[in-house]
Amino acid sequence: MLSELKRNKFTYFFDLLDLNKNELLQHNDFSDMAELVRAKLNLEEGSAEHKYIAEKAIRLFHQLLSDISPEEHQSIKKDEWLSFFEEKLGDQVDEEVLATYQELIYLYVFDFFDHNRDGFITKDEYESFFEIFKLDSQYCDRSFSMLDTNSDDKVSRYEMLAAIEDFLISDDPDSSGNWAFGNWEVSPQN
Ligand SMILES: [Ca+2]
Ligand SMILES: [Ca+2]
Ligand SMILES: [Ca+2]
Repeated sequence: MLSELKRNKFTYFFDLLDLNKNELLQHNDFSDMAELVRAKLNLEEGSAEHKYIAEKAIRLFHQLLSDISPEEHQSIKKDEWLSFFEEKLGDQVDEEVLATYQELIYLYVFDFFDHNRDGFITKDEYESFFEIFKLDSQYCDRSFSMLDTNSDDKVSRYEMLAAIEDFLISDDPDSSGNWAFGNWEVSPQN
């Protein structure tokens, strides 16, 4: 079983990743995201850095495909996504699945937005995450402060990994990690 809280969080996260909001996770949701990051960082098209970003963006998609959808299907539906996470991160947590997705999501959210590559996400960098995923900016400050548990105005790898773990498995509505990607109670906008 997935609790209502976890179901809401997984639904929110699916909608966030579904960049073009067609209710399917497909290759273009991930490649378009890499393109938005490329443009945001003013990287030259086809440059080594651009390829690095594009390749990493697709890693999360490929893991999802191999876990959730038979190979002949190149897309993931929301009900398939929810059943997978219900089975693996529901009442019983599969530690291996948790570790895999914690890391991949970390790379997808943290690494891309650490524009100056100092190993921390600042408020500015976190704002560009909100911008690219078209999240409601009114929740940006609150989300950032929830992530920044030691209040030093930056989010470390440790803080981000802890938040992602909470986001994925916590059943506590007050857990700060629920806020890792914005307000999960409000559907990401079109
Ligand atoms: Ca899509
Ligand atoms: Ca940084
Ligand atoms: Ca911090």
